[in-house]
Amino acid sequence: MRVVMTGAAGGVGAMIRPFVRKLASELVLSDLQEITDCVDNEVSHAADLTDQDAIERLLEGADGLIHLGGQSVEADWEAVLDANIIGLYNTYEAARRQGCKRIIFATTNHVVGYYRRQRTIDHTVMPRPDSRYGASKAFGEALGRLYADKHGLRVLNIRIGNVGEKPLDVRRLAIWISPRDLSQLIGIGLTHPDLHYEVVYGGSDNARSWWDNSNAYRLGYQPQDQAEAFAEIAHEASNAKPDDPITAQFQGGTFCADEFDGETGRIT
Ligand code: 15L
Repeated sequence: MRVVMTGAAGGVGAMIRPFVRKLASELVLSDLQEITDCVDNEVSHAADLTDQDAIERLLEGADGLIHLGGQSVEADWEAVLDANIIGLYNTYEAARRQGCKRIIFATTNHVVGYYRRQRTIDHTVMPRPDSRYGASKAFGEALGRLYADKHGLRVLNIRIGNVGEKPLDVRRLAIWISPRDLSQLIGIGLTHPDLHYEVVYGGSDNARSWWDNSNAYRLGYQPQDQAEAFAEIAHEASNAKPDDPITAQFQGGTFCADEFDGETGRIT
């Protein structure tokens, strides 16, 4: 299986490479610049998502795509537009033309960031983006649905919480995912025989989760890691830097407070 990973030079790419290269016969690592530390079956192929021809060449002969590329936090509209709207359209269109049948789309918890922390949400809730970035990922999820239904691509959207070796604070105790658990979800996207179009949450086995991730479990996900093991250090971090009153109400955290106008009471 020839698998392409965009955004491979980023932090998440670096953390999951050791797991993901075992899922492929060749793992093509792509980012704006060449990756210089390829090992085993990894190869580098630099490409800019806004360059349609470059993405087309990148996906030649690919069986699967792990799309981590693009804007991964809030930014001004031009940056979000180029990377997550135009870049993503280029990517889906290149996948269709090149016959790359499986797409694993790294979407985000910020698609549903304005749900309150008291709510448990599943994969069927309406989008509630907390940022231009979150709204662009909601567009990405919808574009995937179009390419799945109209063109038969198999699409797994992973609404990632926060990837890392450990949860960074109390909010992340609810949404943390370890690199190996994220890689397991990616493996499901690359191999599940009945995959058409799915949305799952990218979280580990977290006791404080805000998500009903039964759709991931239905597809065979068995997370290995638990945020609760790091509860003490997460609490220490949050005690040192408490959430402001708006951040504290919503699942998306600081993304919800940034640029916020008015009263939070309208968000029920
Ligand atoms: C994300 O989508 C970001 O990519 C990541 O950097 C974190 O900010 C994460 O969300 C989060 O919500 O903690």
